[in-house]
Amino acid sequence: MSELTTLQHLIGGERVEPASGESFESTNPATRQPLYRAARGNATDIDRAVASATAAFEDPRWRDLSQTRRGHLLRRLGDLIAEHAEELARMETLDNGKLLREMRGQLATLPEYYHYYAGLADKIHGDVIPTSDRRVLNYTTREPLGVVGAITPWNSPLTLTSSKLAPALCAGNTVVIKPSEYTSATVLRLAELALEAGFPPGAVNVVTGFGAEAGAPLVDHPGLAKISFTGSTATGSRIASAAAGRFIGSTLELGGKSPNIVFEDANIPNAAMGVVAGIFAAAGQTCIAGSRVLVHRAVHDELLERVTERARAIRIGDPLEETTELGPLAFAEQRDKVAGYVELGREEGARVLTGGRATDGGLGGYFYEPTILVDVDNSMRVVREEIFGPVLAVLPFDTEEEAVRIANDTEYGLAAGVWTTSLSRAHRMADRLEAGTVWVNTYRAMSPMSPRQGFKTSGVGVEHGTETIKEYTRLKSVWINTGEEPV
Ligand code: TXE
Repeated sequence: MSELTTLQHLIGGERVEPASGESFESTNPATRQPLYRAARGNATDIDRAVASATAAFEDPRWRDLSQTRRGHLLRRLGDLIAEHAEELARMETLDNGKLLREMRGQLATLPEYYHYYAGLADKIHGDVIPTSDRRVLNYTTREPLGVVGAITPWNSPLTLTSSKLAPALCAGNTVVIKPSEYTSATVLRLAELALEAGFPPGAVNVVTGFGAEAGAPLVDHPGLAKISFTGSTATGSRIASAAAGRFIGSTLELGGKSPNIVFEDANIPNAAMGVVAGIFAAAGQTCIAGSRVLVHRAVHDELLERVTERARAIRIGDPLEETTELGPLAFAEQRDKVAGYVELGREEGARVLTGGRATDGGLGGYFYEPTILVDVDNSMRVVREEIFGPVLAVLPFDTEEEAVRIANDTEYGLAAGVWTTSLSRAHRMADRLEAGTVWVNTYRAMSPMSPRQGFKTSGVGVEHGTETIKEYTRLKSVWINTGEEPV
């Protein structure tokens, strides 16, 4: 067997060996074949990376770069990502098992993240405030924060890292990224492309490794000005507490248990497609997964029949194949977690209408069948907790009032879907749902232009759009006495 490549950290524009001298293996979840080894980062590596990001932040080559030129670099990075789209898509498919088809779709829009913030870079500015004293000029500026720490998950490493990296750089910060230990490769490649685009060494650093060993020291590092995190609500809560204790800001994008609500007046074929895509895309491993379908009793059987038929027909297999519709879960523990939840559902009294079994997909991988749970109610753990797998819970309702109540009866508030042909109902539901994103007659639509925020335990702060720039800048108010007299 040939030696596996070991990926080193990327610090200060250089490949840097880990202080521990150790590495860990990353495997292809579709086949369980080892893919590469990655440097096992620790506090010493984080120290180095933060020092390098601090030096880059203070370096006039970055600090004094005009905002327009910052935009040029972001544009160039977006272009490079487009040029390397196929390479990046394949790399991420091998690493986390997402369908190559889905990855190609993500890569088609990923350059937009950088192009959008390229255009925004020279539009970050303060205001002149007309205070009551005309002798005094009062204006505000929006300054970069300094070194931003970005801790990212494995389910969509490139996209979720870009949601942080593009605005952080746009606002003039430098960044230290700690990618998930399950998916180090594409984030390292992204940082290499940033160097190639012309970002100065140290502007984008990557330290690979585990949460406790590399993530926690990053969060706790005194040189850090901000932490931006996407991952589980439990880890997010820990990170938010640590950041708050040091008075630095945190932007958190966390879990979900999103309702996808189908009314009796909906276009049922479209709704069925939306429900299927809502839960089974990326094998359910998305924070916005529509994992609870709430369906009006009058169309319950018809919708369920369509969704079940589709779920049973989904082709499980090699995510690199064009025809495959469901890839593996990203690693063994995630597959076991999903299997454990379905068992728990059975114990709680749920009926497994279809699916409910782990399979190796004929490839030796960590697959799990598309699964539909019925005879459930909103108090069961399978309906309340984030499973992060291809498991849909179906809950009937009788009235709009009841749908709102069930939909909002969750600790989460990330997203919600509504299927209806009534314009007034669409508006009423958008108004009443406690979720940061509401989709009507669609599910999953997303753009770097559109701000998104998790309500309740789904997050803190805004990602995307112009809004997120506030998360990566601080506001300064300057008062100048323009007269000769003291005021
Ligand atoms: O998440 P973690 P995991 C959910 C999903 C999944 C579960 C566990 O339900 O089954 O979380 O996945 C780093 N200090 N989501 O264990 O722990 C870690 O190394 C600093 C939903 O992967 O949240 C990784 O880089 N960092 C989600 C990142 O945090 C720490 C996406 C995320 O890992 C740390 C992923 C610590 N103490 C999982 N502990 C979504 N909402 O999209 C871990 N990390």
